[in-house]
Amino acid sequence: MGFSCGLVGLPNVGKSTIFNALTSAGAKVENYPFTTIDANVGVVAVPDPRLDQLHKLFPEKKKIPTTLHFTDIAGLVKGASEGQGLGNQFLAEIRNVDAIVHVVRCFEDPNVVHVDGALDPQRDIEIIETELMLKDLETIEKRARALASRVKVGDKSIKAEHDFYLRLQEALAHGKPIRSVALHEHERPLLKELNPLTLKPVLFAANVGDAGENEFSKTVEKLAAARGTLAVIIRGRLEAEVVEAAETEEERRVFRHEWGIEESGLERLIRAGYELLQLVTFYTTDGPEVRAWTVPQGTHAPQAGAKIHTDFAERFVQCEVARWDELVKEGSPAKLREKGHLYRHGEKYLVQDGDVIHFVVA
Ligand SMILES: Nc1nc2c(ncn2[C@@H]2O[C@H](COP(=O)(O)OP(=O)(O)OP(=O)(O)O)[C@@H](O)[C@H]2O)c(=O)[nH]1
Ligand SMILES: [Mg+2]
Repeated sequence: MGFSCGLVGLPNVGKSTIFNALTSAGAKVENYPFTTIDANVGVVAVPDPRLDQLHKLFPEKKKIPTTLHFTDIAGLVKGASEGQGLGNQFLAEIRNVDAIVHVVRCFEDPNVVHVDGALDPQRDIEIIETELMLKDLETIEKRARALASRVKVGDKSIKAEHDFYLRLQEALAHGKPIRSVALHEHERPLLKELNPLTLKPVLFAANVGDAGENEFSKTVEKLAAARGTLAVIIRGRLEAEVVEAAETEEERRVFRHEWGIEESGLERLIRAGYELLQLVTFYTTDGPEVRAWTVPQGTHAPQAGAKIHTDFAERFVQCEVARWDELVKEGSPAKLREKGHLYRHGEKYLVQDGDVIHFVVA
């Protein structure tokens, strides 16, 4: 399974519209809040020009891009953490994703209701952030309470854990998400179990009208930068219409070009997401496929191999690595070998973005 991103935001801000632009899935889009009740899930192939070029060297093989999962979640409102709106149910859906795409309304349209009146990206962002923090606060308080009695009777091993939760509570109570709290290595496993919402990386998607960026989207960019993250500006409705109107990616490109959109919202969002999540792509050309794979930066070769076959990690002997652009330039692994541009590495090798890897296994 690939990485998953959840589209989160107030009701009626254009989450399903953007979901459709990203996935061509045709989810229900209506001009009233809480159109989406059950989450829509879509899998998209990650557009990858490097894979396209590699595939040209092996046209008889099947081209398999890496994929990304998007979940279009129901709108959140003030009080969601206490069950307002559609309440807790979709907070659970957010728990299942690797990263959050926070969709912010930046388009003006008197015909589309805003649940809180006028357009105000900062207020909107803070409402969502507050609900996610309140939910985490509830989860962590509950956990801390469960430990309190054991701390009282002097259980030392529990005290450190309890103190850790108190530290998190303190941060959340002061409006700081858990991702901003400095963690010790031994504390990470505790968080893995709790899986708090505000530990997940967030990317902002500013949903602007057909005219493109505006003062509201600039505000979103500023707020994103202040949080150490990125904002992607998407003309949600326009891009969704392009996807609906054109069948092929070629036709869509022509339409977008006419509107001055050189890169689709999907491509920009994926690029920002890979940067934020520090993901890298490597390629394999063995067997009947030319294929792209995604792993976190800092992955050792055997663990990268395990994506292909679970037992590759144990049977790993070495790997032969080519740079994708050198392979495209020379035209075949044999030519690269002649030139001495196939590099052999052992199990300590850290996979680099753009590597073409042949795994040698026992
Ligand atoms: N004018 C304009 N309207 C848009 C734009 N993007 C979305 N809308 C409209 O906003 C309304 C809500 O869009 P949805 O995509 O259903 O919003 P949502 O966030 O999924 O809403 P819920 O599922 O109710 O939470 C629809 O009427 C869309 O057509 C835009 O860029 N410009
Ligand atoms: Mg929706």
